[in-house]
Amino acid sequence: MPSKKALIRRPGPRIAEGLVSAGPRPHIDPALATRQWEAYVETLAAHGWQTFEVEPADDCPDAVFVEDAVTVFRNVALIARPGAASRRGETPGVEEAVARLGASVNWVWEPGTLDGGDVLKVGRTVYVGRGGRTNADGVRQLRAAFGPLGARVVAVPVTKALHLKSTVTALPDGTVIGYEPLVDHPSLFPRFLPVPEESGAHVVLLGGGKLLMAASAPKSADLLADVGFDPVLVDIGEFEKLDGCVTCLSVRLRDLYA
Ligand code: CIR
Repeated sequence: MPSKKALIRRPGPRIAEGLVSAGPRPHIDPALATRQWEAYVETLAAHGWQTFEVEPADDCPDAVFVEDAVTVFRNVALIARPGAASRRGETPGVEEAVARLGASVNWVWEPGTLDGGDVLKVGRTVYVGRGGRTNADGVRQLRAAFGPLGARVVAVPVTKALHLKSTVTALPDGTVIGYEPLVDHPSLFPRFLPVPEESGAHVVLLGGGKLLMAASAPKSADLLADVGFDPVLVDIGEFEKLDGCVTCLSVRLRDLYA
C-alpha cells in the first residue's frame, strides 16, 4: 500500500498581498481563503491522505502555495530556489518538514531558480517548465539531482502562464491534460488531452481514479467523468485570484516513509 502523505501550509495573515501576474490587485477575503483551505485539506484527509502542516512563514504572503517550495523524486527532496524573491523565505520551513519525514535533502543553488510548480512527474518522466520562475540553470540542477535517481528529465518552455503546472497536469493513466491556449508545445507530451477551461488543466490524484479539481472547472470535470474518472470539486476561488490552483496547495509525498 503506497503511503499517502501531503504537506500543506495554512494561509498567512498577509495572503491578500500575494503576487498577481496580471490585472488589478484582486480583493482577497482572508477568512474565506482560510475556510476554502480547510475544506481542501479535509478533502485530502477524506481520501486517505495524512496531512502534515508546515510551520507558518507569515512574512511570505504566498506561502500557502506550498508546492512551489520543493519538488520530490523518490526519496530526494530538492528544495526550490523560488524565482520570485518575495518567496525565498518559504523554503526553510518546508526543508525542515521534508527532512522530518525522512527525505534526503538537496538544494537548488544560485544562480539557479526553480519553483516546484514547474515540475510535473509522470512515472519516471519529470517535465520541468523553463519559464518566468524557473531558469536554465534551475533546469540543469534538477537534471543533475534527479537524473542519477532514474528520472528522465524533459524540459518544456513555458511562456504563456506562470508555471508548467498552471498549464498541464497528468491523469492516473499518464495522459497529460491541458488548456491548449496556454500550452506552448502540446506535442512534447506523448498523450495529450485538451480540456475546455484553464483551471480544468489542474488535477490532484487522490487515488482510485478520484481527481481533486477546482469548482471553477465544471466542463472539464464532466469531460473527465465521461472517460471514467471521478472528479471531486473544491472551491478555491480566493487562491485562484492569486494565480493558485489545486495542485500548488499541497505537496504529495508518495515515496517517503517516516
Ligand atoms: C505566485 O505568483 O507565486 C503566487 N501568487 C501563486 C503561485 C501558484 N503556484 C503554482 O501555480 N504552482
